[in-house]
Amino acid sequence: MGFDGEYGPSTWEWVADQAAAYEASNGQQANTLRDTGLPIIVMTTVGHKTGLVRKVPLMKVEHEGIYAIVASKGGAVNHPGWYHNLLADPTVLIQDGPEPFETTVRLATGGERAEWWDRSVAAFSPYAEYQEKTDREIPLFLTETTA
Ligand code: F42
Repeated sequence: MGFDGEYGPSTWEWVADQAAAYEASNGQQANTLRDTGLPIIVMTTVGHKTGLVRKVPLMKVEHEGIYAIVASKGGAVNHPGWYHNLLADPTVLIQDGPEPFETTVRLATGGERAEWWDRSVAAFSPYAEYQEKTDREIPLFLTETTA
C-alpha cells in the first residue's frame, strides 16, 4: 500500500482539518499551532494495523536538517497511535513547506535524546508540562539526515 494507499484522517477533527489545510496550501497556511505562531510540520505514516495513510501534524523541532518527532500526545497516558506505526515501519514522509520528503526515523536514547529533548522544549515549552503529566517517557524520534 505505502503512501499512495487509502487516507485515514485523524479522529481528532481539528487535527485532520489542519493536515488538510496545510497540504492544500503547500504549507503556506495552517502552518502554526493555532494562534501560537509556533511552526508545525506534517508527518505521513502508514497505519501498521489498517494500512491506512495517516497524516500527523507535529511541532517543528529542526536542527541542521534533522527533525525531532515528539510522541507527546498532550501528555496522554498512552503513546499516540502513530508511535506504533513508526516502530513497525520507520519510513515516513516529512512535509515542512511545499514538498514532502521521504526519510526514516529512529528512536533517540541516552545523551542524544537528552540533547534533543532540551531542543524540543526550547521550541515548544508545553512538552515539559506534558512529560510532568504522564509516567511514560515521551518517545522522541529523529529523522535520519536528509540525503
Ligand atoms: N502530537 C504529538 O504527539 N506531538 C506534537 O508535537 C504535536 C503537535 C501538533 C500540532 C498541531 C496539530 O494539529 C496536532 C499536533 N499533535 C501533536 C497531534 C498529533 O497530530 C496527533 O493527532 C496526536 O499525536 C495523536 O495521534 P494518534 O495517532 O493517537 O491519533 C489519534 C487521534 C487517531 O487519529 N487515531 C486513529 C483512530 O482511528 O483512532 C488511529 C491512528 C493510527 O495511526 N492507527 C494505526 C493504524 O494502523 O491505522 C494503529 C495505531 C496503533 O495504535 O497501533
